[in-house]
Amino acid sequence: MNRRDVLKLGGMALGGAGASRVLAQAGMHMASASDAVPQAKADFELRIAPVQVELAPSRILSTIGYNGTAPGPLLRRRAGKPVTVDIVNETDTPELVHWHGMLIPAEADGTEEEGSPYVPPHGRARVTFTPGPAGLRWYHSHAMAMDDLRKGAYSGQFGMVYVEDGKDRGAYDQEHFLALRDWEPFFSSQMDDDDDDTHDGPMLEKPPEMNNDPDGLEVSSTTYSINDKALGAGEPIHVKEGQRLLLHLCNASAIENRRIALAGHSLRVVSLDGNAVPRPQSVDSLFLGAGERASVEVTMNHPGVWILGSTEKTVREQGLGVVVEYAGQHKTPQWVNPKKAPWDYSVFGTGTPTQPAPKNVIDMTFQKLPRAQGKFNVWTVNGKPYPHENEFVLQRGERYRLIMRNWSDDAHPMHLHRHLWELVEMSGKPMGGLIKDTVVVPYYGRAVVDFTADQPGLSLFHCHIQQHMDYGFKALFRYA
Ligand SMILES: [Cu+2]
Repeated sequence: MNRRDVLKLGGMALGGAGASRVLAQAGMHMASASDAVPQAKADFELRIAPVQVELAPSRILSTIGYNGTAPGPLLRRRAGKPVTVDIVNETDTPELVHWHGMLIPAEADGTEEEGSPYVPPHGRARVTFTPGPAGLRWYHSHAMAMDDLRKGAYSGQFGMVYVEDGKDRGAYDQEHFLALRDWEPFFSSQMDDDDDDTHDGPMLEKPPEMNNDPDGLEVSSTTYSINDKALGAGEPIHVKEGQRLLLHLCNASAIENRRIALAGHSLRVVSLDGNAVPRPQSVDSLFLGAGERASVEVTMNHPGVWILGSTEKTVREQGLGVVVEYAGQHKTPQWVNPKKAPWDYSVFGTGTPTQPAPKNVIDMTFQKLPRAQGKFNVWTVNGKPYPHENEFVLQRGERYRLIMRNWSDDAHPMHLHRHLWELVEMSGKPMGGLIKDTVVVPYYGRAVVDFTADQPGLSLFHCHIQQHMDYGFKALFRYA
């Protein structure tokens, strides 16, 4: 087999064991001849292909997933140990796999704006990167969807990665990875903001002039799950009194922020976005913006049969939950509304930033232009939608303060690729010690983060709500 044959094979619709065998042979053959094609077998193959998801016996939907499932497999990788992933795209759409929260080069980051290559339809691509830092990360499609709600993060292309550092995480009896999801999205003008209950803060960024034009269509859903099962349809989490659980929660929604609680129990937050918090605290409920993660400890000290799920009744009853069942208990699963309290990141941090205030300041204002693109809203950063050519240029090694002013009536989960930031202020309240990659900027509120420019290459900054990102709500950071 010559090199041209291998390249042709790589671009063809190949599926199943036969394809792997052919390419493995090719790889072995080519290892001595060229480094332009895959040589050795990859550590891992991620196959993008249609899947069916059985949310419940009577509710089976079709989407695109990873390795035959949605969510895709939980990947456990060692921090600092390079990994090679072959991404095989068996769909008709160019795809990108983004490694959210990882500090990796732009070429491997799976983001078109950063110049990462697409995985062509019915083709494959190999990426090599060094996973890190340790903690809960995740991976998902970063393809644009625009008005096609089958694409990108609306599909089942998401999964979690746990990056291990070899340290003992504590004496837990059980560990569970729980992705919060919505399915079968549709356009709607009826958006309820019940889950965006970050409203209670001071609205420091309420714009002087309000645009009262009617809003464009946003994306909504009435079908939900945790992982691939609707509430009540999957196996309960079986526990015994006295056990300690470690739950890793990821809001893998493309459309909504969520509040989550476990009836009868408090959740002790030990890390946010995979990074240990300075002051673990117990809360009655957890607020997770799209893209955010939290790891929580739960002590099983209240025997019964309980629901872990969305605090919104309709969302929970339409599937976003899982039953937690103590041994020997057989009653109907119980839900108890948690106390309503505004979400406050600061309780998990220290009162002050770990480093002095950077002198470099990037000041951003976010605004919505109602129905500026057909039926849809357009989102702007400093008065204009993407692209921003040369506004955000970083000097390597410098530290920056990024001020995010939200002049809109939605809470936005903002994410910066390939960097971690320290949350230093939320709507006037100072805080420190919280290292994150995504933060929810409350409506008419403000979030301030500090970060070090230590990842040369292009880095995308965007709202993690897919429609907002697709319709302008993003910016590219570049290095001088
Ligand atoms: Cu947004």
